[in-house]
Amino acid sequence: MKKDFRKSTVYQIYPKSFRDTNKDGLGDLRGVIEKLDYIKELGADYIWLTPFFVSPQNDNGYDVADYYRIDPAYGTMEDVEELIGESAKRGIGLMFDMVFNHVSTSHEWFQKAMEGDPYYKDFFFFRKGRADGTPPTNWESKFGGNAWEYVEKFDEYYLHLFDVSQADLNWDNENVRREIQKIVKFWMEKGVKGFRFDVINLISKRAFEDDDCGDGRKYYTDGPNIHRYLKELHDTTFGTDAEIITVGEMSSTSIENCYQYAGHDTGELSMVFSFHHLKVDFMGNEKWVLVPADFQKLKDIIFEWQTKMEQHNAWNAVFWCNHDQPRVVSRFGDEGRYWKESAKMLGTVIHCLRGTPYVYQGEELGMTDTDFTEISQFRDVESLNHYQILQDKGLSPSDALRIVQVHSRDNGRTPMQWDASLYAGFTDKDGVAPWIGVNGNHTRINAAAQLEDEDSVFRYYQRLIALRKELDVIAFGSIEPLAVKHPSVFAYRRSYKGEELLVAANFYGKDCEWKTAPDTAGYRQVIGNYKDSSTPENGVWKLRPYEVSVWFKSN
Ligand code: TEU
Ligand code: CA
Repeated sequence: MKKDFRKSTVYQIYPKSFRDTNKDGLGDLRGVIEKLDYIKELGADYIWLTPFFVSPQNDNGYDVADYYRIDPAYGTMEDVEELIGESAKRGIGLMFDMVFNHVSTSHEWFQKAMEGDPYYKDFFFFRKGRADGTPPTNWESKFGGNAWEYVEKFDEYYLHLFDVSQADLNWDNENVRREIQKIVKFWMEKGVKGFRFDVINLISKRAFEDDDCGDGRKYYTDGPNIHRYLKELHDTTFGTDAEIITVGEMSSTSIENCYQYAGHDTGELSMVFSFHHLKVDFMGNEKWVLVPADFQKLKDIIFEWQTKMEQHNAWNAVFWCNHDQPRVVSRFGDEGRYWKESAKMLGTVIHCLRGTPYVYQGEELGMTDTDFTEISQFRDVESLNHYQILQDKGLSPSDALRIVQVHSRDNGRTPMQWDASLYAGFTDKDGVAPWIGVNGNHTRINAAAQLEDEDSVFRYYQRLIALRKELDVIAFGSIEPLAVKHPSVFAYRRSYKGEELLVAANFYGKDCEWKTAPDTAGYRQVIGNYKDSSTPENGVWKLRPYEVSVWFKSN
């Protein structure tokens, strides 16, 4: 029997920003061990840890130089083993983050390729440029600039869809696939209970041709052999252990492909992350612009994925936040007057959906975007590259900075706010300053204060996580979108074996009325973010600013 994880919640940790135990300003694995009881108290069943393997850290560990060893900045193999053991004692499974679309150019494979070894050159995509001296194709790197880097000694270019120090692996080479299987098995033997596969739908390249109307993604997204490679990885590694759960990070994917990736019996992955709902404040695929979030689009996308994935018996990961995203309370809620209400509302909307909820460190505290005022405070390679690219396009430094402030991945990467002390308890007061600045609001928003407060965002998330375990309808129910065209209400119904759950949320800071609300006679409220929640009267449901209310009925 395959593991039924539908009542589980995953807590994501970005170790570099979580807790620093040796005062060097960098979070570490011992910091995760130290905080296991906190995660246990929250109620999470799994921890997804982003990469801590040997890496030059150009992309904070997503540039792996050795998949079998631990980066000394994070700790040792003994620390990892202790972490796995201590988590298991608390009933928490660890999910490791496997970056297999690319490796760091410091990885031995790439180093040998650069020495001219043909066996290893074929691990990558080395191609001749064109006669006119331009790169093989016009594809753009996700971090800005052309996706090919010239290597003079071969008079060839290698492909890097991300940073120039992240060389794409050639999955069409069977030897590459075998090496990857070895890595997965190595970590399975250590007792890892799950895997997150980084941009895994980019591993099968279609053709190396110019993209006339885009950045090249149609040539490598959901490529021709993708399902075959995933099935092979499943069959040879994690698929042999029914306990293991997997999530694939799917970049610009299509829902049709996700039916396969995350189908109940398709033999690929347990679930997928898709990002369409987090592009509603982009202009098309263009992230580096300022446009207001489109609420109608947000609902349409979430409801489409919810209903169609259900129809195809496939499973979603449901989430607002991760280490690549701005903080949701700043993005779709209100950092100011309705900070607490909106943080709780957003959490509720996600946690009652059909799928596995992911909580990103600090989300359970309602942590906000950075308060950085200068570009020198930003650390992320993507932000720094685009700050330059925006100015190259003619924007003023201050306009470019404004865009970076809104969209930077660093919004999700400032140190975890444990307490009100100088470095927020991320590192001790007498330690080296954190590698990235602490948000000034840590004196107000922090774990220590919220653990003491029964009305806190933390206590509310704890309740949401517990509710999924208590009510089968949340874990197993089908979904029906409601109030689909309402300009400020996000609502849906879940149903399962005579149980019904009704979720209604006001996404805005003004009172609103939902005039066609369903009858709630016979229901009881199971969670909400205001005291004395009202029920619909004569079909009209009044919702206060950012109010959310969840009602349950069983036969
Ligand atoms: O991210 C994949 C990815 O394409 C995005 O989330 C990306 O950060 C964003 O679209 C840029 O605008 C994964 C990891 O989560 C991310 O941290 C890594 O930098 C990236 O892959 C490369 O490994
Ligand atoms: Ca440290």
